[in-house]
Amino acid sequence: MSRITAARVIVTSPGRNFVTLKIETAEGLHGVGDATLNGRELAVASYLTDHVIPCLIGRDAHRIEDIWQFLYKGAYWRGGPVGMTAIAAVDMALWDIKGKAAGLPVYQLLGGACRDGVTVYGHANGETIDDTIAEALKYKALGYKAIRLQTGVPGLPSTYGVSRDKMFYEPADNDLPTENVWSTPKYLNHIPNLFAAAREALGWDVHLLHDVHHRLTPIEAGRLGKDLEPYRLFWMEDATPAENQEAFRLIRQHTTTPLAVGEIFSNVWNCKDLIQNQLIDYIRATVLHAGGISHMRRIAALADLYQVRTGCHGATDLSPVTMAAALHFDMSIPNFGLQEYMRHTAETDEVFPHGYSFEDGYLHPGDAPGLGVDIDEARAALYPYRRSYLPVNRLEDGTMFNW
Ligand code: CS2
Ligand code: MG
Repeated sequence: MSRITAARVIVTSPGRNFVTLKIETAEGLHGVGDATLNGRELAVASYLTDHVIPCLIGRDAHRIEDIWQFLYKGAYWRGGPVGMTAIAAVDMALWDIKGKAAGLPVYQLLGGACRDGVTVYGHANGETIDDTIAEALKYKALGYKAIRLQTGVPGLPSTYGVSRDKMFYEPADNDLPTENVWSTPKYLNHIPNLFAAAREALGWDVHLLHDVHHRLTPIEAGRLGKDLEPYRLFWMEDATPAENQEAFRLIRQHTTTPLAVGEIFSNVWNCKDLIQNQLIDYIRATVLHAGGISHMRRIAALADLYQVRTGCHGATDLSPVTMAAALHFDMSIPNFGLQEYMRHTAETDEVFPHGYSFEDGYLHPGDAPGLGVDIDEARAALYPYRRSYLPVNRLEDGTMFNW
């Protein structure tokens, strides 16, 4: 028994907003969990403070699964991004406490290491194809084994995934949503040129990835996948919105480009049909938005039965607490595929001191007990919350579209 005596939510904005849950026990241990939901941060903060924390006080911090079930089933209104992010924060913090109590890094409690390090991919972005390739060459020189390529589309004033701050892509850029403009034909004409040029410049011994960011219909996605086949992508991500999981069957019928999806999924039910029908190759759900380490282990176990591998989301709006938790998870599962890794700013790294480290294309979670990450509350207090939204997107004729 390790009684939970206190828990609180810390909101900080060292360049961008992060929501962190801190849980304390009677033994003097504490654990941290990430609760950041980009653009809807305070909804999760309130869900935790007003509805979850009162139920945690007095419980045994070691009963991770029981607390997970209590919060999931006990809400009656199950699932959804706000609720599942809140549960994830509790789950991460409790694994952190259990690791500290055992004196072991969390991956050891999850069955131990299945690999020596976690292969990650970086983001090469640029306004033009040449700029993107110049960025990609920098990642290659840093030792990255896999690189995601995004580029501006001629005729469109801005494109998702392309930023001014190269290493720190941040889409939540305004206190009210910025409006972007989109043209699918312009995009579809341009992207194969990017990958043709990339193979010329980067060769074939580095994995290349691309994120479509939910912008195509299934038949358009089938066509893009087919056009990209000569360049052997590691994956094509979020080719079409996935509310209708069946949509991926159509894409699959038309292309052998591997498919990845799931960064916005909240639970196993969002990907059950995609996995069981082998309609995807990589599941991108992550510990933060899909119910924590405990629930991600269920998703990964189901995926393993169908030769689907993981490719956890790891954008900068997931705090270093999530990055640490994701790395323990990635180390411990048999069907790990690839981990996204967008570096945080120096201010963010100072607020969240952590033990994970990058070397030669791999991340390692480190061997400190627990998750190996913490929050410096004094530093966090220097950066108050700032309302900020993700952009929205319209077609050239003004019709609202997917961002
Ligand atoms: C992107 C994200 O990393 C990715 O693959 O899709 O940057 C996404 O746009 C953000 O996480 C949204 O908050
Ligand atoms: Mg994405």
